[in-house]
This record gives sequence, structure tokens and C-alpha cells, in this order.
Amino acid sequence: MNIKNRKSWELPESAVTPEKNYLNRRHFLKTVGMGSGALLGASLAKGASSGFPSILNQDFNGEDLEKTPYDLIKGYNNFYEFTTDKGDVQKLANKGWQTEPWDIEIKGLVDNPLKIEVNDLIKKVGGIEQRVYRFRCVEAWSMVIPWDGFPLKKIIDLAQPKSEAKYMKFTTFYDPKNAPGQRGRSIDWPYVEGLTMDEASNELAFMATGIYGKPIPNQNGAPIRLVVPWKYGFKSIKSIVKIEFVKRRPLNTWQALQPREYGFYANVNPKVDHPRWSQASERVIGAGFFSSRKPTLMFNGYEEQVAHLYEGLDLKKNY
Ligand SMILES: Nc1nc2c(c(=O)[nH]1)N[C@H]1C(S)=C(S)[C@@H](COP(=O)(O)O)O[C@H]1N2
Ligand SMILES: [Mo]
Repeated sequence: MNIKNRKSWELPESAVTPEKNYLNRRHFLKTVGMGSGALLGASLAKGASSGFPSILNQDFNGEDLEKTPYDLIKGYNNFYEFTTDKGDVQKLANKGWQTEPWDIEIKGLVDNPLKIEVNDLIKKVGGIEQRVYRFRCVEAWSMVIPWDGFPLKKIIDLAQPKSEAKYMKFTTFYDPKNAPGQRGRSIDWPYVEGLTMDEASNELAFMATGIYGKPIPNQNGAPIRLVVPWKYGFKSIKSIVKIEFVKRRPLNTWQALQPREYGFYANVNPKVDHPRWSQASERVIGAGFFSSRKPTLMFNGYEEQVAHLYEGLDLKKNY
């Protein structure tokens, strides 16, 4: 799908209301990539392969959650660098785009800037662990994903930020030759995201290098991505090449594109609707895919861990 202007680019997010009505079996099969068996195993590139097998962190073992099947996690993707069509990302992200080796730059207001290959970074932070997190997209669908990776806090400790650093800014790769979506200009590439230092230091903020105990598939953001489980999915930026410690709040990609609809915080909040749809409930991807909806939880169920970060902040205004 060619992205020509802002309107057509927006379509997948705005299609959220009709989507729940028109989904049929054919669409479902296409979406999860079944029936194209030849492609399923075809993972040419590899992500960061270090650290496996990882050990499940019992504080986040997800024993009360029903995990989304692996094929759905890697077959239903938002990765606009490749396409806005969720069912086609898997194919396009495995066509020649290389994700190993992969350098990541950590810099800005820090005492210890570094540029490092991701596998070396994994070793430097002491390896990886597994955590099962809920994942809620702003489009009102959700999954439960067993991520492998390490706490974002480990990067902060490594970089040693100066006191003037108030935010972390994350940047995705730019490679229009291998990422066809980046040849369209409706987004000001590369994709950018940001967190406050307090958010980034929270124990839940995670850098993922794997899913279900295997290197993270290209389409899910190989070889390293952010996972911020109490925020809408677009904050969880994929395939990061640069992390900067900065003084001012970065303008994140979605806010830049539609400031009336997407803000900086993007905390999951069932009481603050998207201007074009309700956020009170979500479509659970997986078992009961066609009909299963459940109520959305405040901070996506992580209120206990993160509510204190937003005390005194009007979450209706600071969305
Ligand atoms: N670089 C980049 N990161 C991104 C996106 C993207 O298009 N580009 N999409 C975001 C959105 S909207 C969601 S819901 C999640 C989807 O992650 P998944 O495909 O692994 O489920 O990635 C987020 N991170
Ligand atoms: Mo999303």
C-alpha cells in the first residue's frame, strides 16, 4: 500500500470502528499470514541472538494472563516503515532488511556516551530475562506478550545522565531502500518517541530483544525495541538506533502527525476516549478473536506500579 497523504495514512487507525464489524474469516487468515506457509519460516535476517535461553522473571510471570499465540504476535503488526497493512509487515520486513549486526548509539546529556553493537550491549547489561506483559494498542486491540530483554534502567545506569537530562528520546532506523513505507512522506521519518526520566527509570520500562524465548522477529522491531506496557503501543518504538538524553520533551511521531488525537504521555486510560472511538474496552487478539472484548484497565493494569508518576497531573489534558 502506497502512502500518499495524511488521510490515507491515517486509515488503519481510523478503521478501528468498522474493523470490529467487518472482520471475517478470510480477512483473519490474511491478517495472521496463514495460507502463505512458504513465507512463515522465511526469516532471512536475525535479530540480536545473545542471551538465550532467558529466565522468566517471577515478578512478571503473567500467570494470571492468557498469552497471545506466537503466530499472531508475529503476524499482526504495526510497523509503518514497511506498510500500514498489518498482515503484510511480516513479509516486507524479511525481504532483505538486515538487523544483525546492529549498532545503537547512546548519547546526549550523559557522562558515558557509547556506540555499541546490540549483542555487546546485551552482554554489558548482564544478559536478558523474560517478562509477560499486557500490550494495548491505541486502536483498541490487545495482546499478552512474553518479551525477552532487560530493564531500560540498565541503559540509564550505563550512560550516567547528567542532572540536566529530563527526557529520553528514542529514534528508529532510516533505510528507505529496504523499508518501503519510508519512501512515503506523510510521516517525517525516522520514527521518534520519548519518555520522562521518571518513566524511563520505572521498573516496568523494558528493552526487548526477544519474544517467546527467541530473537525478536524483524516485524516486531528487531533487534531491539522499547516496551512500555502501561502506555498505548505506539510509545513502544521499534528497531532503535539512537537513544538520547535531552533537556526538552521530544516531539513524538504520532503527536507530530495528529496533535489533537495523540499526545506525549499516551497512558492507557479507559476514561479518556480517542476523539474517534471509545477506549473503554479492547478487542483481545487470539482465542475468541472475532467477538472477544474485555474492559480496558487504567494504565493497562499497571496502576500500582506507575500511578504515582502522574500524581497531580490532569490526565484528560495530558493524554
Ligand atoms: N518504529 C516504529 N515503531 C512502532 C511502530 C511503527 O510503525 N514504527 N508502531 C507502533 C504501534 S502503533 C504499535 S501498536 C506497536 C506494534 O508492535 P507489534 O507489531 O510488535 O505488535 O509498535 C509501535 N512501534
Ligand atoms: Mo498501535
